[in-house]
Amino acid sequence: MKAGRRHVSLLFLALSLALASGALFGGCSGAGVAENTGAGDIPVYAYTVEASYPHDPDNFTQGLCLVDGVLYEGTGLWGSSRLIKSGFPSGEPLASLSLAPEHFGEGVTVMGDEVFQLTYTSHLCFVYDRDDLGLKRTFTYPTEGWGLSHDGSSLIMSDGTSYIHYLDPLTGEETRRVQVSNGDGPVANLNELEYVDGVLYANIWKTDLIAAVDPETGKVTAWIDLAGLNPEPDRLVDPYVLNGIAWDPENGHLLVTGKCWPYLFRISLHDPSRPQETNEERK
Ligand SMILES: [Ca+2]
Repeated sequence: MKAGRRHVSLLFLALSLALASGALFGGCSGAGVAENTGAGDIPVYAYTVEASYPHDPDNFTQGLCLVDGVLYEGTGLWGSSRLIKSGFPSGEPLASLSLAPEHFGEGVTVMGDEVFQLTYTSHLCFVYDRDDLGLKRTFTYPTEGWGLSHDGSSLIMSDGTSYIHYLDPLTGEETRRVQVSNGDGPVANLNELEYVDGVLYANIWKTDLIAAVDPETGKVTAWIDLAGLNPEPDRLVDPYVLNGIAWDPENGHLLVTGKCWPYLFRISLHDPSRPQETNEERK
């Protein structure tokens, strides 16, 4: 079944607003994730795979974003880190580059005409021309670099701790930082990020969880439990964990994958206590 675009967009809008406010679907935390998600009154969303697409299993995914039908993926590991630009969903290669072997690539985002790519421990952000990925400039930052997104005015960066850093996209200077927390305290290991309409989604490293965060307060307003999504759980074990979040505005779905996973998945979110309502939305 293919969802009606308007229906799905409206559903996503409603979910986004609910995630931003934390006001919807209280008290539906799923069993089995409570030890990771903290307080039991934070809703836990389930997912449905709407489509799957091939993903290069050589790509140790560290950053992912989709802009105007083009997928930008940053990959990691010393000696094999890359930035890859391809058509989506065609997969048509458009441009790519390899980082020098001393740099471990991390989060990627596209802001205006520029592509930003973090490095893990080099304290260096590469800024490329969006069209041909030619290097335009660099800037430095003091922390490790993990995930990267933006809200239209600031870069938003994670560093593996519980902090989100807001950076000036021209200078890299930190303008604000927010600590992400749930009801039990700080949430560490924030990794790949995606900012969508006032909600910051963050992979939690080495878990099946994505946190939906209010970027103003740092509060986790919902969890997305992606348990069961790993296509080869016996083979794709640590470090080949879930990582990579993009947003597909065509249908209001998230695109998610993992490090060296053979698939990229397009998923919709729903409240598991109301499956029939969600199915009706998809007709
Ligand atoms: Ca992303």
